[in-house]
Amino acid sequence: GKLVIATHNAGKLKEIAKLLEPHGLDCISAGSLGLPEPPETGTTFVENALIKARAAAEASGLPALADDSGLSVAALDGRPGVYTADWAERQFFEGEPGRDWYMAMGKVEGLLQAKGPDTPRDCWFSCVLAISWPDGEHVVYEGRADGTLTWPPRGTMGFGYDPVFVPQGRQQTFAELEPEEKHAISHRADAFAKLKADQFAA
Ligand code: ITT
Repeated sequence: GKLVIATHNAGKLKEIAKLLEPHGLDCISAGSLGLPEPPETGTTFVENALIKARAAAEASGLPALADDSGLSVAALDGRPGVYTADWAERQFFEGEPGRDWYMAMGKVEGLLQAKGPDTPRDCWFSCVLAISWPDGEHVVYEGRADGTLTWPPRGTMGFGYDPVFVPQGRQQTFAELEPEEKHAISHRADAFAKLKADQFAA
């Protein structure tokens, strides 16, 4: 069947399409349908994922999948968390309103360094996937990947904060791992494993 992918983030869209590939769904991006981006007014990943999935399902009349995710740093009381994308918002980036990930990663690093050289660098990525159906039904699945923050950023693959995230048990950052390797251990893959077990089990 058809499924709207309710994200306007190209990096996420690519990963979601890849993770859904084996399931033969007809995935349609919110961008290609011209769906608006609803304001993410929630204070949790679950609330924001549901806001995005519901808005897309209502506007399209099709089932819609949304992903709300972010990076939480233990020593910063879980910040930036649900505000991970907001920390990269820039009024003018390369002449346009947009996002500057290097600036956002630097802000996190700066706050951590201000806490002193021995501050633990533990952090985790969260991913909440929500599916909403036009009749109002919905489901949510949560995933997580633990790791540590590194500086300076390394690697060119992935997106967002991948260059500063070293997953537990590895030396490379997410941005230095091949997509297949990231998909074996990521927060998004963890959430998708739960979604698949529930929605696509034979
Ligand atoms: P949509 O709301 O349109 O889906 P967004 O980028 O605004 O796109 P979020 O509000 O969920 O999405 O923000 C999550 C941010 O967390 C995202 O922009 C990335 O910077 C970061 N993030 C999430 N998953 C990530 C991953 O796998 N690797 C690196 N950064 C990630």
